[in-house]
Formats: sequence, structure tokens, C-alpha cells
Amino acid sequence: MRWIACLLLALCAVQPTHAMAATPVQVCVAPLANVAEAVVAKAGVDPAQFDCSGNQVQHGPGDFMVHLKFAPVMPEAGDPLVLRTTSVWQDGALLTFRYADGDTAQTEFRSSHAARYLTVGAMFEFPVPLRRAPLTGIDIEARGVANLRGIVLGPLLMPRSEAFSSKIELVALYAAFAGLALALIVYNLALWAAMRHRFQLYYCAMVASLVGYTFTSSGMATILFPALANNDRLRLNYVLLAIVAAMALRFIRHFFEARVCGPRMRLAMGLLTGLGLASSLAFALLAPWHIGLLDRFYFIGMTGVLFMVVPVLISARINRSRYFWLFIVSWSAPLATSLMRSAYGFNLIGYSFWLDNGNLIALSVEALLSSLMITARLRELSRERDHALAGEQMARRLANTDPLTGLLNRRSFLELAMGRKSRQRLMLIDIDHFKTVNDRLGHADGDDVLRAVAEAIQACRPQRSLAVRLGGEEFALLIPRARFADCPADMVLEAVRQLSLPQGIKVTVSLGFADGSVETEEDWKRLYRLADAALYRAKSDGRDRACRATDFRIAA
Ligand code: GH3
Ligand code: MG
Ligand code: MG
Repeated sequence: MRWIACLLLALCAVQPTHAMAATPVQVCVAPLANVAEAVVAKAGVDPAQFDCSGNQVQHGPGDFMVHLKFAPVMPEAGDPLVLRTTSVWQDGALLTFRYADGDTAQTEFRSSHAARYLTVGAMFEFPVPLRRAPLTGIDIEARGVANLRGIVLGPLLMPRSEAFSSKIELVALYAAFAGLALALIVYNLALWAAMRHRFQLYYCAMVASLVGYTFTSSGMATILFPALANNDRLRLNYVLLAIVAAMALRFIRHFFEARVCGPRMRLAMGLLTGLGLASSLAFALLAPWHIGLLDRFYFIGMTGVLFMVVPVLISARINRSRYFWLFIVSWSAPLATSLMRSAYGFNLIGYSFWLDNGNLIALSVEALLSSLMITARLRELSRERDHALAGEQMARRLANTDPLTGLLNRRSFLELAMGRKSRQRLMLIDIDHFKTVNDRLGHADGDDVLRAVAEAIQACRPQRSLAVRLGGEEFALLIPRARFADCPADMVLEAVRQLSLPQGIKVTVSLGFADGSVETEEDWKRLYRLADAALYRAKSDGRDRACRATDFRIAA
């Protein structure tokens, strides 16, 4: 969390370094019908007929005369001026540039041939023709204007060199975003291949549609495909952004645990997604017919999709979702920008370039934070896995060993022993008079004696041999033939005699051994019977000794 806080602070500290040397421009508008043609043509506009309040939207759709007011400006030699405005829905415009000496120049623009003037960032960039006198004003006769957010939005008068360097910055921004989006898609597809979480696919679909939206909303679509009229590019914007929102909602639904989004919530999500997509399609197919209403309908749908996040988050909190905070932290930036866009859609806040392109930055912040979160989550998972592995190993060891002595228990000993074809030696080892030991020392110290004897037997155990506590105070060694010489019976007897035990007592063991294979259950039973008989013999011969089964005849 500390690292994330540092990163966010660093991001906030990054400010655009590019200072625009643009001339401040005031926009005055009037419906074209109100402006006498003669006035426009000869002497420029009559200020009395124009609304310079900046509230352009109140005039609704239609044809307009726009007067751009600024202090007279003379371009430097070799660096002519350009006029930049943000692209809006309109059929066309006739720009009249007015100069101090009364000279004028005109530029005609049509939405269907917008590629000529459209530049990266979806801005119209009109070169200002060079004249000897300073530029004093620009009149724009705009026709078929939807006026959803304004008639002439964000006009800037700047030297061409300035416009060029801001274009380079934008290209860098879009290129960085494209790289990030590609990386996100590849990374999430790879994660999906490994983890098969459905939300990873929706995340990829969301990023891909956001790339599509950026392609159209940045103007790139028209720049690369000049046949695409500017108004049609705007239609695509609506549809692609609705798809982004639909995919985001799908992602959110599957991102949280299934209990977070119940059937009613899922139904509401489906309906809102449908409404969002339907409203975008209605706009794309029907505009400019009732374009203001269609636009309003669209923003209502999209805001509905956005606000669906609220009940989801409440439910995630109530249902104690593990991903609640992860979502809040990484998605706050995209949600905040979407909220701003909704406010802009309802004309509650004014236009800003970053409103249009804020989602790129927001997605970058989201990706960065999500990656850190995923790293933290993976670390947690790998720790959980290590714990589980250690637990499993421990459980296996506990299941296979005798808890008191740590030797094999009878079950695992038989599992390991069975199937040994070659000749084996089975030594049965029984502590002498152990009952007396228990009586003298008590059960707890008796246990210590058992542990000490087990350690002595373990120390004598040759390689590839098995040492087992068969039960009570009876132990066994199973030694392969090649190792017989490494473990003579006397060695075991002596090792037990040498033990230093509680209260300085001494114990001895009796040992009976027999040789044979343990390929089958029958073999085992036979070998055990022989060794047990030998043990019995060792006990009856006086204990603290070893006896070999072949040394005497056993009754069958
Ligand atoms: P022998 O020399 O004939 O083998 O005599 P013994 O007393 O060793 O033989 P017996 O089989 O009569 O007694 C075994 C004793 O071992 C009885 C039981 O209380 C004790 N014992 C069995 N399991 C444990 C255990 O886990 N801990 C302790 N402290 N004693 C045990
Ligand atoms: Mg005994
Ligand atoms: Mg016994």
C-alpha cells in the first residue's frame, strides 16, 4: 500500500510540460437566420446580435454564425497560424478570416471530407492564410450543427509549430496507450489460459473495445480512412463507448464472487447494458433526427450503467467480498472519469480535452494498480501454497510414522517392505522387562526409554533398511542382504546397553532374527513367525541376547 501511495503521488506530480502559446479566443454565436447576410458579407458581424456568454448549448441545433474575437495577431515569419477547434457534429462550415487591412480569406469545410482538416485528438485544424496585415477576427458560418455540447468548442489560435509539437505529444500518448492496451490484452489472455476466470476475457474485451473507441474518438479512424465522414466517426464513438461500458459491467459481475451479484442484480445489469447498447445504436442509426433527445437518452443509459456499480459495491461489502478493496483502489480512477464524462454529457461541466482522453490515463492507473494488486495476490497465493505443501508433507509424515519414536509405523513399514524379492533379514527387537521399567520410572519416563531405544536402533539401521515400531516395546529392522554385515545383531544389543537413560537405569533387549524374501503376504507371515520364534527363544534363554531362527527347529 505504501508503494501504491508513492506511485499515485508521483503521477499527480506529473504536469504537462508543454505550455501553449495560444491566443485567447472568445466565442460569440448567433442563429444564422438572425444575422443579416449583408452585414456579414461587407462589414463583419454586428456585435449586438451575438451571444458571447459562452452558453452556446442553449441555442439548440441549427445553422449558426460564429464570431471568434481575439486581440489582432501577426504570425512570425515562417510560422503561420492555425485555428484549432474540437470536432463536433455538423454538416459543414465556411470560415472567413478577416485582416486589419480589410482583406479576407475563406476556407470551406464539409463533414464528409473532414479528413483534410481533422488532426490527432479529434481536433479540426484550419491553416490561417498568410496576409500582410494582422488577423483581426474569424467568422464561421456553421451549418447543420447538432450543438450537443457547443457550436465551436475549445477554439485555439496558435503558431503551426506549437500545434505540431502538441500533436507529437498526443501521438506519444496514444501510442503509449496502444502499447499498454496490447500488453494488457496479452497479459490477461495468458492469465486466462492459466486460471480460466471468465472476468479476464471480459477485461480483454473491454480493453479491446476501448482501443476501438480511442481509434475513433482520437480522430485516427478518419485520418487513416479519409472516406469516413466526421459525423459517422462520431456515431461510431457512441456505439464503441457503449460496448466498453457493457464489457466493464460484465467484467465487474464476474470479478466478484458469485454471491455478490444475485439474480435480481444480474437482471438489472442485463437490462441496463441493453439500454446502454440500444441507446447508442439508436443514436448511430437515427442521428441527426432528434439528435439532442437521442444524445440525452444515450447519456441516461450510460449513466445508468455507471451507477449500477453502486449496488454491486454495496453487495460486495455486505457479502464480505475479498476483492472489495482491490476493486475500490484500482477502479476509482476509471469510475471518477466516467462520472465526469456523464456530467459533461448532461452539460453540467464544460468541455476539456482530458474529459475525452481521461479514460486513457484512468485505464493506465487502473492497470498499474491492478498489476501491483495481482502481484500481491500471487505472493499471497504462493505463500498459501507453500503452507499447504508443508502441511501436506507433515500430514504424510505423521500418517507414516510412529508419533512417539519417529520410526515407521506398522502400516507404512508393511507397505514399504512388501515386494522385496531378494533375501532380507528381519530382526524383531523386544525390550526386556519393560513392565518393570514402567513401574519404576512411571509411564512418561517409560516413553523416554522407548524413544532412546528407538534412536539406538535407528543409529544401527544400514542404508536401504527399514526401522519400525511394531507396537508397545517391540521394534523391528528389515535389512537387505547386501547390508547384513553392516548390522550384526550384537551391535544392536550393545547400542541399547550403552544408552544413558532416566535415573541412570539400564535396559537390554532380546532379538530374534530370520532371513527370507518378503515378496508376498505369505512370505512376510512366514518370516515374521520364524523371527518371532527366535525372539521367544532369546527371551527364554535368559534375555539380552540374539537368536537366529535357523539355529533351532520350529514347530510348523
Ligand atoms: P518381556 O521381557 O517378557 O518382554 O517383559 P515385558 O515386561 O517387557 O513385556 P510385556 O509385554 O509383559 O509388557 C510390555 C509393557 O510395555 C506393558 C505396557 O504397559 C508397556 N507399554 C506398551 N506400550 C507402551 C508405551 O507406549 N509407553 C510406555 N511407557 N509403556 C508401554
Ligand atoms: Mg518386552
Ligand atoms: Mg513385548
